[in-house]
Amino acid sequence: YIPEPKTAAIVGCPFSGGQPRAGVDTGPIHLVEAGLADQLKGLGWKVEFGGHHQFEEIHVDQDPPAGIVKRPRLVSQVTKEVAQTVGAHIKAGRLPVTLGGDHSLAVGTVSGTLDVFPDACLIWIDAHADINTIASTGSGNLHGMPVSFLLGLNTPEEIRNLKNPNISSENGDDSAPFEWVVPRLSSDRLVYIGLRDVDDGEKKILKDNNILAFSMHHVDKWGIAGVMERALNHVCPNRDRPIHLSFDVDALDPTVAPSTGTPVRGGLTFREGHYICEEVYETGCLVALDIMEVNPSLEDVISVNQTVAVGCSLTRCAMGETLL
Ligand code: EXY
Ligand code: MN
Ligand code: MN
Ligand code: MN
Repeated sequence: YIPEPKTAAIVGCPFSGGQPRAGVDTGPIHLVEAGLADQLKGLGWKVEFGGHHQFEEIHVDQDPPAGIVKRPRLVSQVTKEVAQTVGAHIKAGRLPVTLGGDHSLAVGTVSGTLDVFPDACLIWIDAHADINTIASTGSGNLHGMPVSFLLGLNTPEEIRNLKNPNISSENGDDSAPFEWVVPRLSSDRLVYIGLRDVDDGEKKILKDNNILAFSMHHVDKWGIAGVMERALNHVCPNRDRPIHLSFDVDALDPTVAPSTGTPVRGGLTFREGHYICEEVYETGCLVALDIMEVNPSLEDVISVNQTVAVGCSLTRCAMGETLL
């Protein structure tokens, strides 16, 4: 699946609407300024980068919460655009590297991938499961919910109710937020690694849907090599299915990636994180990559530089950098 000649597209998504903390929207800007494009060129990739995505703002007044779900219109519109962009890159033979931005963006990136490769599998690296539904979310933050939309865990009625009856869009579009999402992901093509902060409602969803998830406990028990082998055997048993890798940097331990909005102690080491990326590259099946939740406005300069550098090195490892 690796395009020949090796061609990548950097999709910079300066977006923070899926969660409350400012600054995560500057993540992609820092990653690009750190020289990510040149680093990938150094690995033999042709790299297309046409500037960061410019998202049309929807004023907060025009986007009130639906129940407790915050910014439903904005997140829906932005992720819809991202889905089109990511899908178009894959169709054109490019490997999209989407830089976030908060993880709600993955509604878009994964939808874009599944549009082109409906049989693709999803490897989700995160401290969190990001699988809250409209019914289960306690925070209303959409970055904690993307997987529920991708799997179709919300009813059509729940989605319909995300639309505020008092607000009509300028272009006469009557659709509700996220009604555009085609839930093509099946629960047996999804695997999690790195989990350690999962809501009770999410644990039930994971169980009910029989979703394979490796928490940090499993990483301790089997080592990262054992976990990766089990993960790949589950979602990509013959190493021939397209893989979408969605990497939330908060999966890493906060000592490794401090500048992120929802850090949780006890995470992946530097090497464990990079090993995951290396193993995915070695399958030859990677078709899309997300690097999410880098927030350069959190912590001191040294921490920010460290987090940005780690975002770049994870990307390089997923795209073929080898140690020897
Ligand atoms: N489960 C919590 C919630 O739904 O609000 C926390 C989610 C944090 C999500 C970060 C991006 O991974
Ligand atoms: Mn996440
Ligand atoms: Mn997370
Ligand atoms: Mn290997």
